Order: sequence, then C-alpha cells, then structure tokens
Amino acid sequence: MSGGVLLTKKDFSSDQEVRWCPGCGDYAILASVQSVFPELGIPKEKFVVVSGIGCSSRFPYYMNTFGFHTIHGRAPAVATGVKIANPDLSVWIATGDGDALSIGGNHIIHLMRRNVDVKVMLFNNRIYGLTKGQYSPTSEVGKKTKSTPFGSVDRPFNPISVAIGSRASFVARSVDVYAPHLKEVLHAAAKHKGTAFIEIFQNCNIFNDLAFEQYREKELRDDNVVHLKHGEPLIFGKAKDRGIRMNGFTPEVVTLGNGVTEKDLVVHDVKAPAAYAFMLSQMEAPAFPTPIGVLRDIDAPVLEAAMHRQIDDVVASKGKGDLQALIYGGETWDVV
Ligand SMILES: Cc1ncc(C[n+]2csc(CCOP(=O)(O)OP(=O)(O)O)c2C)c(N)n1
Ligand code: SF4
Repeated sequence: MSGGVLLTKKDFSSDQEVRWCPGCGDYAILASVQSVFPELGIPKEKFVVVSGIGCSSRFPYYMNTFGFHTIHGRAPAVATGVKIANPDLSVWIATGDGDALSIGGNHIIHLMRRNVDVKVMLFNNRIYGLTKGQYSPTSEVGKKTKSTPFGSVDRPFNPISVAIGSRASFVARSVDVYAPHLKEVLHAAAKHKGTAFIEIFQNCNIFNDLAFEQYREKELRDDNVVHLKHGEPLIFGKAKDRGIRMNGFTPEVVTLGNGVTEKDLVVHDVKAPAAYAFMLSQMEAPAFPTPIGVLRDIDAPVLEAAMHRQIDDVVASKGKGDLQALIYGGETWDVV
C-alpha cells in the first residue's frame, strides 16, 4: 500500500532496458525484489536502492525507486549517509562479490559492525562479471580465469562467515532461482531492525556458468542444501533421511535410523550465540550440505537511532550548535 493505493510489481519496474546477458541469474533476483517491495507496506517513495559497480550494481536502474549507482565498493558508505540523514527510508544495497569483498571489503564490514538499518543483497557469482571474467575473493582454489590462467592459489572468503565475524545482526543465504525462498528471506530482512546481510548464489552463465548447479538444479538441490527453519532440526536429503549432529564441537552428517533419531540432531536457533551461526557458515560442500535460509537474526542497537538520540540529548543539554562558531572556535593557526 502507498497512500491507500495497492502497489504491484509493475510499480517497481522501471522503463530502463535491462542490459544483463540473456540467462543471467540477476533477472530472477530482480523479479523477486520487484514482487516483494509492494508487499512490504512501505510507501514507494520511501525506498532507496544503492549499488557500487558491477553487473549486479546496475540494479538501481531497473527498480522504479529512488536509487544511486555509486562508485566501486562504496555503496555501504553512501547507504549509511542516506539512512542517517533520513532514518524513515527503506535502504537496500545491491552489490557483487567483487564490489563488496574486494575493493569494498573495508566498507561492508564496518556497515555490519555498526548495525546500520540497511539491507544488503550480495549477488555472489564467484567471478567479476562486468570486467569479463577475472577471479574474485569468492572464487574457489584452482579456479582458472583470465587473471588466474593456471588456477587461483588463494583461499576464498566465505561471505556468510565474513558477515558473522563482522557482527551482522541478520545473516541469510538464498539462491537466485529459489523465488519463494528468496522472497521469504527478503521479507525477513525487511522486518529486521539493523543490517541484514543476504548472500544470493547467482549464476553468471557467461563467465562462471554452473558454479551453483548442485543448488539450482531441481534433481540435485535436496541432497546439497539444508533448509534452516528456526526451532526445527537440521534435516536434509531427497528422502529427508539425513541430518546434522554435533560430535563435541564438530558437526557431522548422520543418516537417520539404526538408533539415530531427529532428537539427536541440531535444532536451528536464529538467536543462538554467533559461534553457532559461524559453525553453520563453515559447513561447506562437498563434506556438508550448504545451509540456506536465515542463519542469524538477533536484536542489537541500531547506529542511526543511537546517533539521533545522542544529537537530541546534546541539543537538549547544550542547545543547538553553531557550525560557524565551531569552525572558528578553539585553537586556530595562521599559516605563513
Ligand atoms: C576503482 C575501480 N577499480 C576497478 C574497477 C573495475 N571493475 C568494475 S566492476 C568490477 C568487479 C565486478 O565484480 P562483482 O562485484 O563480482 O560484480 P558482477 O559484475 O560479477 O556482478 C571491477 C573490478 C572499477 N570500475 N573501479
Ligand atoms: S557477465 Fe555474467 S553477471 Fe554479468 S550480466 Fe552477463 S551473465 Fe550476468
């Protein structure tokens, strides 16, 4: 609803020609976001979509909202400014694995540490798409690309682990083609107060095709992902016959039966200590099914609220400031 008018997906689709390659996973993400925004009960003019640079960062052009296609890696800085200046706006960042974790690595961790109430959609295609296929900080060891012709030798980031290590108060993962799941995660992120970090596995069919095939392909996905549901045991597999059990501090995959029951399995808790969410984030293929859904959703103080409270308190006790007096007050020097 916006001013009593029911909004639809069409209201959030811009008139810009979409310039992604045919078959790119970005289209599916765009469609999900355009269908979730009208369901959030936020007036259309309150949405702002901010991006950095990359194929994924073309996102604001295609959303019929306020938006800002900024500079490489700097969407968090601009989004922070937007949110602090206008806390009633719904601010969303669209970013890539290169944009957020290479050049923007410093900015993204501090956005999450400060818990700015901004929603981050990280389109992870494990490659630099826009610049035509160089390896990224999420490319796997051994990945052959134009900039690693003999295979990458450096260890990749796990974006979810980075988010949890940066104290993000909401951390989730979904997949470009899981429309109902992705929409559910976007709704949960919108509801959360504070930074919501969502990693979205995204197929770049031109420079890194099939990177997420075991999760995207209908026949394969049930055996390769574990759906996280708060309060429910970690069960997966086509026959729902496998699960995750703790063996001391170490998670292990077990098959139900022969004395192993659901009661032995880890029960998912989005409010558990960060160590639990970190452990989940470290469950990686091929040893483990990949966790999908909301890993962590905790209450934490939000930056812009604390900042405005402080400003109000100081104005109440000291009166409204005078910028001119501040600049010319205190110690000044004559440079000769
Ligand atoms: C300061 C600066 N350095 C480098 C670049 C070149 N550049 C543009 S996009 C990009 C990486 C894009 O990769 P990613 O963020 O993963 O987005 P994708 O295109 O895959 O969606 C790079 C290195 C730039 N535009 N500006
Ligand atoms: S290069 Fe890859 S990420 Fe970029 S638009 Fe094409 S398919 Fe999508």
